[in-house]
Amino acid sequence: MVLQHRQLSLLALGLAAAAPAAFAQTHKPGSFEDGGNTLVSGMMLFLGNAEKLYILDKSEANPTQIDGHPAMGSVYDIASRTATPMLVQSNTFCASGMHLPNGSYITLGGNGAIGPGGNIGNVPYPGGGSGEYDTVFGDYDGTLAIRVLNPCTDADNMDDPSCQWFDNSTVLHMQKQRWYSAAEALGDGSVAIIGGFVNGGYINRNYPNVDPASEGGAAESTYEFYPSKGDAQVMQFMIDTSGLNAYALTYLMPSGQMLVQANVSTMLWEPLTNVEHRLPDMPDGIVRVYPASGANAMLPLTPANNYTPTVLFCGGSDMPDEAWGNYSWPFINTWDYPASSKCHSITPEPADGSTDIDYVADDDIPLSGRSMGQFIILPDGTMLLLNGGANGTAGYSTQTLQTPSYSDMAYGMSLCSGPQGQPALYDPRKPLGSRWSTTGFDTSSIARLYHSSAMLLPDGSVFIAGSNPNVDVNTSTVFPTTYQAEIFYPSYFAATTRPVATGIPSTISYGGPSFDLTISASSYSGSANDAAANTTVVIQRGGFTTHGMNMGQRLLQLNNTFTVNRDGSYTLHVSQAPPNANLFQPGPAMLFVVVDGIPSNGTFLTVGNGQFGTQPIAAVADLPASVLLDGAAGTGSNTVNTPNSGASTSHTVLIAAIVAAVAAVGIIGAIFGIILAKRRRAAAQAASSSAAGYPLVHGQDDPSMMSWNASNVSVNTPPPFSPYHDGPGGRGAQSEVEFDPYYQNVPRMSTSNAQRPF
Ligand SMILES: [Cu+2]
Repeated sequence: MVLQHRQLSLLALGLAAAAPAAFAQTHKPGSFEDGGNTLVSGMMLFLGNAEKLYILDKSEANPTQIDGHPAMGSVYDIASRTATPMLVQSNTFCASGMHLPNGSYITLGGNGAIGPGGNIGNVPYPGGGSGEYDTVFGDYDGTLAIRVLNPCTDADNMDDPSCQWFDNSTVLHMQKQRWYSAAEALGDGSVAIIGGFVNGGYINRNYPNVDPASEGGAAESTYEFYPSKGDAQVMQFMIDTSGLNAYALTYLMPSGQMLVQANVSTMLWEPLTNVEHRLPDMPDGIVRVYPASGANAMLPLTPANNYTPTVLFCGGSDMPDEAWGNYSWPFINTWDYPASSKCHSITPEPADGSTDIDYVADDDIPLSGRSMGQFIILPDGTMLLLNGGANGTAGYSTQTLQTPSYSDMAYGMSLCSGPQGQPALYDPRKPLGSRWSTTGFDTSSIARLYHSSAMLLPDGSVFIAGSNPNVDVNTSTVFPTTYQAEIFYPSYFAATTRPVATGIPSTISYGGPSFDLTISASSYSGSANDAAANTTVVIQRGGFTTHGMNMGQRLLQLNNTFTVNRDGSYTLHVSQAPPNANLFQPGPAMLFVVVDGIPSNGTFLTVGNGQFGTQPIAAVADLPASVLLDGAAGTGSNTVNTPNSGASTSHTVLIAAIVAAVAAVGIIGAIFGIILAKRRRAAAQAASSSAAGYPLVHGQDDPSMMSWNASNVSVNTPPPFSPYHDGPGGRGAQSEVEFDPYYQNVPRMSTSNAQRPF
């Protein structure tokens, strides 16, 4: 059966038309379908290419095994809706992640090695404060990790080391241990890595908060870059937002400054000079960062808004400051505290140059407040809000200050209640007061709370996975560890015809000559003039999703004009991306053509030159004037659709798009691929002896990459200590490090003298 599928997939790649044949072509708009079993709980994931999603969990007792221990990662085949376990060496528990210019992805940091029950790995560091390795779960300390994956397809050998995770901190690692760091790409493709916990906890502070800069060594207030731009530097904003500053919300702006939001504070930050410009606080005391976890996303960048970024924040929590508690747990029963239903937007760099910048209230989320809601930008420029709960926060705990006994916890370890299974759609083009809709959307019965995720798929559907507000695997509690994925079908799946474009390039540049796309007459129905005038071309990146965020998610509409042809087809004259790499950082993206709100399938391509560094910029070529032709018409079968009609309809298989996608992936693999060696470790104590593994080859020779340069790394000399042991003394030696409450058996020291705030 597996072999048959593989053959089918390879055939599908060659012939394209067979690709989706394994599944029904009909999808009810507004519905959820069973997405299969992800094998590991989908805490983090990203779309590698048109075929594969890469999924990461934390180290826990997943029943799926790899190399004799529970799997922490898997790769999910979209066409067959099946996952295959992947080896991940170090604990990915609450890592961040980002794309690279060449189409690879990195994940950053994580937690120390842990074993069953969330206990410190049974091979601790000499200091004993954290785990270096665990022989049962087979995970190494991931707090310094930079893990790299070069996405592959079935046309590659998925088992080849170059298609697997590269995860070896003797060769490549961050300068600082980071759990819950923020990650955002700069215009040169490098990744800013900001803040985080050193090890673990509910929020990033002791209480009272007398040492906001370091919390006795438990908080990491610095930032650094990958590839490195020098030593890690302190970010004052991290100190000023102490406690509620993990997974800071970060958006690169057109000037190269970065919008950074944490606690209730906001700033524009200059990444290269570390200059901070403070902006107004979030209104109404609403916290949007973890663990309040408000949904947040940048609105689509379009010619109509002059490519001016506006960032939208929805939901989260306005719990009083004391209620957030400390590293151990919240000081109130969060599941009884309603999440915020409010939305606010901010435009940090207005097109008119105004410096009068402040948050603007937007329409409230319908139905209820939401913590851990997540925005998925759809190709039609709307934004789908899904996942999360009506009360409480992210995180999990065996107790709160108000409920000292686990047996009295109302929802097991979950600090959230009231799962919100019905998505809501936000349309930024509609006037205030009418931007939200839930019309025609079914309600999922699967709770998607802490550690859930969602991602746009190439056909315009949305993959949903995860939920695990538990210390380890727990399938019998009220909000269990969840492996079942779903796929949600937005309203445009009511269309009986999906557009098909030919001529899609494999790369998009910043400025330069325009290119032409042709839309076939069978792509639409009715007047060609009308269809052409209502067609947009967008490039879109779904990003790296975890904890209700999609790090790096962006949609940018390319400028275009058109010429209508006599046969009912029409030619789109399309500009490249605007000549500013800060608007849409270099890297992988999908291109969609959207006709009358109905998207084509997405085609993978590379934005920029595929390399780290200043991107080539060219003047924007003028587009020819649009040419109408009366009488030309489409031959598609689209009818006027209502999203809640309930009719099951089919959509056209998009041969050209799939072929183009395969071609683009091939180019990425051939030219830009970082060919990464994977070194398997046999067992815990034997790890260092396996260092003589595959030769290291890397895709670029940037001398600023201090921590990863094959020329100065000998892979044949075993280090004097375990591969995840970064220096004499070990990571556990920091005597002042706050305990990690996510380790079940560690005494809760800080609450013994914590003051009850109420
Ligand atoms: Cu987490």
